[in-house]
Amino acid sequence: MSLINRKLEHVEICLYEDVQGKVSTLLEDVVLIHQALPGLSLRDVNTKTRFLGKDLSFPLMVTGMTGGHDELGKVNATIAQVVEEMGLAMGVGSQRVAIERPETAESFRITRKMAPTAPLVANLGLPQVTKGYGTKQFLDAIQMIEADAIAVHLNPAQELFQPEGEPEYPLSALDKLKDISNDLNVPVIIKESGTGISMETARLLDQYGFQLIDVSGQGGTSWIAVEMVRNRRKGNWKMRSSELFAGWGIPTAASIVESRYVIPKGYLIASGGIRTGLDIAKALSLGANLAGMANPVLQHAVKGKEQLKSFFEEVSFQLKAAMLLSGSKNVDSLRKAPIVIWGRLREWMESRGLTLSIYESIRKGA
Ligand code: FMN
Repeated sequence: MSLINRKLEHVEICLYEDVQGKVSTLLEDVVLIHQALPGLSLRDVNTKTRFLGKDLSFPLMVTGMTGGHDELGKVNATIAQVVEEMGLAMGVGSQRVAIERPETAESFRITRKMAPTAPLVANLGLPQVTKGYGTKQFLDAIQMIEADAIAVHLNPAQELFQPEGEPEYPLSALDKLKDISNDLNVPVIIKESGTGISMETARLLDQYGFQLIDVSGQGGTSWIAVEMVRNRRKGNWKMRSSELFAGWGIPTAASIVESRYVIPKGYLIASGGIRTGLDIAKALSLGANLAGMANPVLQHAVKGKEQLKSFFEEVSFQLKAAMLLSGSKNVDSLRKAPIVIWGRLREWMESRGLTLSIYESIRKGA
């Protein structure tokens, strides 16, 4: 199956099939403490932050999804326009298709045309590095959208359960990526795609000098579930195995804690199941610098620009509400706000040997 058709099928499945993981982000186990005397009015709450040297009106990026086809170019254009107007950041989907089929590059380029000043993030996969991509392909992807950073996705689970997939993840790829990154004039973000980053992986990335990480944990779009639908449609033998593993992964909240614990000063993006402004507030108070959202943005973007804008306005209000009620006047104070970690997230931390009191000082110093 061509890369273009596969991307179209992925988008169609994400739009019309139930591919939200049956497991949670565990953000419900993070409680921002209510302050009955917050000492603030709603208009005093400042949600601004900076990302990749640019201002954001609130700490959210749309993480990479589409491109590679005219229709997907339209979706990219809608998202880019809204992101520019609202002061947010955006990543594009894997640009492998445009490197291999340059005639599809316009569906990515459109994002920079529509968002001349927003932080834009290019996207390629680590398996492409294993299979021979080098500095040239990375520079082409960055240049294509005049990107402010490039995300390199890790998706071993998706590759494994894809009917046509072959996960290739030797550590030599990280060595090579390190060399490539030295030739680039923008930073590299290492991102998962819905199954999370563990502390072992975060430590490894840190050792290689990669400290900008999008944890993309479990609890939102499950790419194993997406491939399960494809296997079912094709009657592929991997169908039952993908069903079995549909709940595999590290919940987003656990992934934030694990990554922050081993990279106290890294820049962490929390994505995977971020659905509301309250989720953003919890993710930041738990240790993330920025939140990321994919599937809900797609759902609204296909209905048009105004629909997507109202969605983001609601998310922004929810974030402000959480900040007001927790007495957090800006993003820095939100990241240090008092929280309780209980339930399964607390058990997760205990069983991974992560001490709550140590974590408390790490997250406040991050
Ligand atoms: N992640 C990538 O790094 N590259 C991609 O090309 C890519 N394509 C995606 C296409 C769709 C339709 C969706 C919904 C997600 C895609 N992702 C891709 C993964 C997202 O960036 C994100 O990590 C994941 O979906 C979890 O976020 P969510 O729960 O908010 O959807």
